[in-house]
Amino acid sequence: MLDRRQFLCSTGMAGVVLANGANAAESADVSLSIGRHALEIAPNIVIPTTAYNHQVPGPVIRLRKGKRAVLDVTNNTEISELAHWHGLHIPSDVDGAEEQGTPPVLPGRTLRYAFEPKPAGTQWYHTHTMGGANLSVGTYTGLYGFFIIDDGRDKGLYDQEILLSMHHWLPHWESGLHMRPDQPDHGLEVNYRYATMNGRMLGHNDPIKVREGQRVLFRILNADATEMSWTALSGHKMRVIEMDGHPVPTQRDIDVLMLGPGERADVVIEMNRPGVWVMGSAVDDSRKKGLGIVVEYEHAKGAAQWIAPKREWDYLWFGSATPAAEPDERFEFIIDKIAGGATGHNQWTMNGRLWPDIETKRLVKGRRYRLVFKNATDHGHPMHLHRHSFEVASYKGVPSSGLLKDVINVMPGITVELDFVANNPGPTLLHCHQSKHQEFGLMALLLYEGDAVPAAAHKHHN
Ligand SMILES: [Cu+2]
Repeated sequence: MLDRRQFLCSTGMAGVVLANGANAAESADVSLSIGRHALEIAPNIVIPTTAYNHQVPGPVIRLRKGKRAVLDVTNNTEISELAHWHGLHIPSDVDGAEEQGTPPVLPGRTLRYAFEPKPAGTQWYHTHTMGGANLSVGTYTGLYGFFIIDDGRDKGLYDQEILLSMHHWLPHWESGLHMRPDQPDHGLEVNYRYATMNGRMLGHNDPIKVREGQRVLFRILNADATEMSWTALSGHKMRVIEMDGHPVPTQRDIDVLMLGPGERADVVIEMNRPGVWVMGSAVDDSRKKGLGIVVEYEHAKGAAQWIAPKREWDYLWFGSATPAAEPDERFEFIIDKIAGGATGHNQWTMNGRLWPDIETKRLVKGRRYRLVFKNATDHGHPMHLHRHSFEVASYKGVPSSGLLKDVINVMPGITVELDFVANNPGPTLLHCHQSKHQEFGLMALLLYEGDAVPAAAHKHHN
């Protein structure tokens, strides 16, 4: 449905819908077209999926911070689509979620977006289409890509920049996964056949070529629908310098990087151990499914070696120990599960309620809010706030400040506090980025004072 701010253009651009603020006379800085795609992840392994511009990941978008950009998204599929600009602080009607009031990209149509990209850093874009139990649409597909916003800041000295994105393929529902003897009524879980880095399986992607002494910047994105990722470069430390596009208060050298679906990190690796190495998932099952890439030093020969890292991770490493500023108001959310039983889908609740039957919180512009998540389940929940960044105020009860993110994995059984300043009026989604949790209940809507409730805010997804 189009409202007065969007209209079908009649000046020679047939089928173009203009989102708020867009103009038909301009030329687009970015053009994406959504279409069916046969993705070859290894010789003779072809995944039928959906992609932007027939490539997975989609084209890298690089735009200047704050400089107005025009983006055209054309939908060549039969289903309605949504392109979401993840991590950007932009208006609700261009952010790319229908529940916030962005129009969908209808089949056969082009939607023109215009906005000023910010904040700077490693952001990304992906479909926000939700298919419930249908695993052939939404984030299970190849509809994702990097969106890098440049403000000219010096990342420090590095000799090469490498983008790495992760994804699993051929999803299917299975019962009996993650089954625990004390939980006989577990529900269906998603499992996958294959996994890729940059759209190819380990051993079938082009090796990353490096030289001894180089400092390489890796921008790493977990673009998966449901899987946590644990990434390591065998025999090397990685220094985390940014997370979700924000410089971290405390840089740290780590052995393995944990990213939940939707999270990004910029890490710098000093190439100081010549050889041919696997950079891949520290989860053996995922690496065997293909989640890795070979890093090859100049003149090094032989098969790629894998050295398992010690799996350790703590978000608190990257924050500051000074407590965060006191909030004006706190919203508490208890995350719980309604077990689906052996043949049904689990449902995921916030304060006992399932999307769209949610309790909508109201925000006042300029106030500082603390979102308190208590995870009463034995599953991790990568919670994502649209259109804003939050500051991690505590993790597992330990105070922190300065670590800015837009997704954080709320691990099983813990409490996490996230602060944000309400500085971007408009309907704002808050949801789990684990697709099967989001699709089955774990989503809420925050509204600023005066915001009308978007029509799609009542939409069921399963
Ligand atoms: Cu979740």
